[in-house]
Amino acid sequence: MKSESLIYNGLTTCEGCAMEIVARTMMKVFGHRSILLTPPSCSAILTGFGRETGWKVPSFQSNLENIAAYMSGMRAGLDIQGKKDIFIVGLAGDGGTVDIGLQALSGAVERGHRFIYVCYDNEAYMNTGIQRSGSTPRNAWTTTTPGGKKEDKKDIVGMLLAQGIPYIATASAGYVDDLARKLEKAKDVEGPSYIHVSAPCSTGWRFPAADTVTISRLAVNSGLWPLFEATDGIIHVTRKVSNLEPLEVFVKKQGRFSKMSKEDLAKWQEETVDKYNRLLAKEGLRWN
Ligand SMILES: Cc1ncc(C[n+]2csc(CCOP(=O)(O)OP(=O)(O)O)c2C)c(N)n1
Ligand code: SF4
Ligand SMILES: [Mg+2]
Repeated sequence: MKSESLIYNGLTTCEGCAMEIVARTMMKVFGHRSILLTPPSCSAILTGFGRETGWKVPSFQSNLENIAAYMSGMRAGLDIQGKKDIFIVGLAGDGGTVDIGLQALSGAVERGHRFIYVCYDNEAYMNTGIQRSGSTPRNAWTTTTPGGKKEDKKDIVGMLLAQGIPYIATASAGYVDDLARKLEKAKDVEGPSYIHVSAPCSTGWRFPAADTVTISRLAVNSGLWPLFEATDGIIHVTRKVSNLEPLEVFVKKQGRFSKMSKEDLAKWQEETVDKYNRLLAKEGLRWN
């Protein structure tokens, strides 16, 4: 990885922000020959306001519903100009990806444009005050689910795999080497790539800022956020955990699950292990 940072210091993200870790890792991989897009979200803090920006590369602020449409349009424009060596990279939140921007993302993937779409999943609409999104897990507190969310988290990775995306991976702000390797791989993909990154948010999940990396790793090592990739639909688990941590350790570190019942936790634990084992069984096989 190159050492120069293509993101300025002194940004106004919260202390310990995992999204910023993801952004800095991304830029080390993509370098100067990239155009960066963000939708309204915490990542827009990096794109900035008026004449100020946090990126040292050209950047663009889309609407919340259409970052992928802008990415595909820019790609088409660059290709017409013969500028094939410039990467189009998007950094979007979960709300802008699994809910509001889903139609644009699905359309751009179906058309097969070459771009790298990175979703940092902090599991709620954080920038506007911690409202629940389709990516918020069941039982999590948010300001719009004061008693805990009743519905399940959307499976955006499964949805895009079902669409036949050429390269897709999960990643974590707690394992930046694994994230960087996947971003590096995405550079060589001829069509769309999608990386779904776990990005714990101390503000919204209610934990001390110093715990960001610990909590990121607990999500991975409890089996809740398995690290895997799929090239042309073939699954490869990039971190196989032989002794999964109890989910309780991850849950107890966060205020957002403080009202979760023992029964709900036990159910979640069982589902997590079952889902993890089903993923391991798919190693080397097609997703569907
Ligand atoms: C169509 C539309 N609806 C609502 C908003 C207001 N809005 C701006 S940022 C944001 C939160 C986005 O959440 P997410 O994509 O998860 O990113 P995060 O804030 O968590 O980083 C919302 C709802 C908007 N800009 N456009
Ligand atoms: S609210 Fe969360 S995602 Fe947004 S800047 Fe703060 S820590 Fe980062
Ligand atoms: Mg979010």
